[in-house]
Amino acid sequence: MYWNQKYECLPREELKQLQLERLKITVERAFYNVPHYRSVMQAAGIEPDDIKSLDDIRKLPFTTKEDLRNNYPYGMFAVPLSEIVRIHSSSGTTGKPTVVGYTRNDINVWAELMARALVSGGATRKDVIHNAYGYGLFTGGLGVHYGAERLGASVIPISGGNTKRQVMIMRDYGSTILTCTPSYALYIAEVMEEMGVDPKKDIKLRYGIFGAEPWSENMRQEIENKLDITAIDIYGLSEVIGPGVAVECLYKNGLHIAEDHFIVEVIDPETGEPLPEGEKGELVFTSLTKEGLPIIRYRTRDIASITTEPCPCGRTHARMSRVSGRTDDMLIIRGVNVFPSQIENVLLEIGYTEPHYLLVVDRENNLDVLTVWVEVSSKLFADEVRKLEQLGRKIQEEIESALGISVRVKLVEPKTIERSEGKAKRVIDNRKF
Ligand code: DLL
Repeated sequence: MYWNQKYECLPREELKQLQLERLKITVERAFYNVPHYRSVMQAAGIEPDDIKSLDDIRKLPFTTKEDLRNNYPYGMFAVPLSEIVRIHSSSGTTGKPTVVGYTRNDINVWAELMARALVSGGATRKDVIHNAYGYGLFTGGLGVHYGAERLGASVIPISGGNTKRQVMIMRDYGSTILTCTPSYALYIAEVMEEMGVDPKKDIKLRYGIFGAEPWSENMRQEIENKLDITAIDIYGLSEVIGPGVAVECLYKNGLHIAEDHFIVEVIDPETGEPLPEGEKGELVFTSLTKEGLPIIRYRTRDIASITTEPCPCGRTHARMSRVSGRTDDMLIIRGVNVFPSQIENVLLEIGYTEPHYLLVVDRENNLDVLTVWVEVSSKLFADEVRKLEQLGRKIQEEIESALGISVRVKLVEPKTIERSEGKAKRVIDNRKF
């Protein structure tokens, strides 16, 4: 049930003490070894000795993706390259990728966190872990891989792609746990159906540990039904360490953040001010043990809330809500903030549609126009046109009432929208800014 009970269930007072000790070391490491941190801390009038309590973290300046880009590729590393044993990077949608480096000890910590995460999501040494996260510069593949080996499970390093082969291997090798993005899990389910493979009879999968992109509660249900598994949410980002920063336990009531290795804050993305527990805002992380790339108050742009209410699983670490979107995923349509997850929720509640959608934004006569492409289940497409029209109207009305703006709905045949083997692309914005 736990991988490391001592640390996962540490009483919160002891946890805070540990965090403070580690925070002091991290701030020193950053100040003395990373010119960027030294200069921004000096500009803010802060020295490592000023960190006397956990609240003092607020005196430290934030770090942004921009800071990592400005110090591309290795400028934020706190150790010489000879100490770095692994390099990953995250591409993002614009500009240079951000580059992250790990010392041998960082890789150790990461494997520990991933072993914890896999156990929290139901894995044991007896499991066959079908790891369909991409291997390479992306942290998903190797992150899960090292955790699975640390746990002692049997890992299949299949990576993403060639989905029919994935299904064949899953069936023949007796995979019991699937790890990939939630959108790829749905695609695998679709291909399974096409191949006439029955998840209940032909496949041994029990759990899936999915993350790397936002997904909704409805999407979880869809995946659980289609693959006949329990689906668990895992969160992480390259700049902080990769997957394993937070993960759900089997109570599925929030993702436990590995607080012995990271401090989490939730801030108002506009003002930077801290928000009280339970309120949604931008997640900010500080690493406590990382050597290669210590990260101080990193602004993730991910939106969630946190709680320290006790969890029945016994883990004492704070839980974050599922990520409801990113501050930079947010579309502004005629002045109204729109998150793709709001539309996904409506679609999955209505039913008759496939969980594949695309949001296309155009500008016509200086007005933003949002068109929601929705795949309709093949059963309905074979039916009469009248029913389709009714469904289209219903989807339109429900989305309009959820968002408070008018939208167009385009119903398309199954498999029209491009499938992803990694992170799904849900938005095409044709507006020129
Ligand atoms: O996506 C690490 C990862 C790999 C997490 C495998 C989970 C599983 P990046 O490529 O740097 O790292 O992207 C990080 O992905 O800031 C979030 O916006 C998003 N993200 C990651 N996990 C979740 C999740 C990996 N469970 C960015 N729910 C983050 C929602 C997620 N969004």
